[in-house]
Amino acid sequence: MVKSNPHLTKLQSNYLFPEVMKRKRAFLEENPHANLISLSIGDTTEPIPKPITDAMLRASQSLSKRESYAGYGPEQGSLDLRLKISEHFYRNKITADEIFISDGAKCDIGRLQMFFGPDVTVALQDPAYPVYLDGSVIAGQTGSFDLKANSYENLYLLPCNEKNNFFPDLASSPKTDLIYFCSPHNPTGYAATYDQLKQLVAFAKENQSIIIFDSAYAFYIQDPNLPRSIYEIPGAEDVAIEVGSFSKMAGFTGVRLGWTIIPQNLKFEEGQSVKALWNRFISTIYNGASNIAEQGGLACFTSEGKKEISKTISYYIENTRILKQAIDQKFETFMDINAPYIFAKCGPRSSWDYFNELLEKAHLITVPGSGFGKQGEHFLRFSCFGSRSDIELAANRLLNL
Ligand code: PL4
Repeated sequence: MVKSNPHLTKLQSNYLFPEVMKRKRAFLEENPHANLISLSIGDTTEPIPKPITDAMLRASQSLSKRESYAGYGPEQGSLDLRLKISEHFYRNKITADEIFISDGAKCDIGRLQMFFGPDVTVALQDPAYPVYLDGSVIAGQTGSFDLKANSYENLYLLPCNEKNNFFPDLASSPKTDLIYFCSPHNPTGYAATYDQLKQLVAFAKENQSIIIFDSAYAFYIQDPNLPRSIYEIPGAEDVAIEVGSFSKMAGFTGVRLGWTIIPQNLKFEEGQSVKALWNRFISTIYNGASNIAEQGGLACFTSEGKKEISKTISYYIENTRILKQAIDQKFETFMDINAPYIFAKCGPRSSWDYFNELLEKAHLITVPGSGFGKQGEHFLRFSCFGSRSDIELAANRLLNL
């Protein structure tokens, strides 16, 4: 018989999002006529703009002709797309050969965890997108279990809460090999300032750490003074990897397309290039993003594509504003709007209690903050992706709660 992977058995609970869906299904079984509104999983609802789907249609049709058929592409992704990402998101400061096209940010986070192997120490924000912690556990980046602290030796959680304005206290944070940092932050919606990211880069330099910066929600930043990429901070290219995504930017959650930046300057302790080794790694275990998705990605950079994408993002931002007005009447919120999530402090009871209450009384599905980490206890996360009519209905239900 084959032994199970011991790291998988270390996972403390079910993966958060399927657990939320399980509870939704159980509720619907008992209340089949309930008109549930989902403010839970951060999944886009608005159609992909037509110029982008047209480009994917053309790409798909070209595969049916001998003269234009294309098979495997380069593992690093289409050069045209890498050039566009370099120009539009990084003003050519990051070059195309530092950009690796992926099938989404989550998939590359998982690959990064495999790439760094089991012997690294890891720090991450608490609360955080569960993949950072669970993926690190799966990759064996735990060390031994400290019973007293009820935590793993090599995994450190950096509290982000009202007391520190949802930015970790770096002065008391441990030195680790990897630091996950997400801004705008899922689940709190907090977008770090330029000065804060400058501190983070300095902290990583001092400790010779590598930051894995998740910018999946960068396009939702409304305040023009807030950085959208870690590379806006001078010197970040010496210490940071950035993971980006077309999912929330262009509605590609199902299409699957993203990118990862591994700067030329980033080196391992032995002086070896991280980029060269990543290239070797992904060429071996990954076969590139879908060529149809890549053509959709390219269409996002046409003037029509950009205009349409920006309309959809504004639509979700307006959803966030509408929902926040209602949530503010009932619960406590802390953020300006720079992300499609609202993290609300509900009171002294447990997050799952509030989750159940909103499900039962208002037929709203949210995500319990505790699912993102200990610091998320007593909070609920509201996703603001949804049709306007659903968001307005949800806001009304909240007001009448
Ligand atoms: C549910 C900070 C959502 N099944 O689509 P990707 O892979 O390019 O990006 C995923 C991603 C990456 N980084 C951050 C994210 O918040 C997400 C998506 N998170 C959420 O509700 O928190 C969707 C979750 C999906 C999942 O497990 O990722």
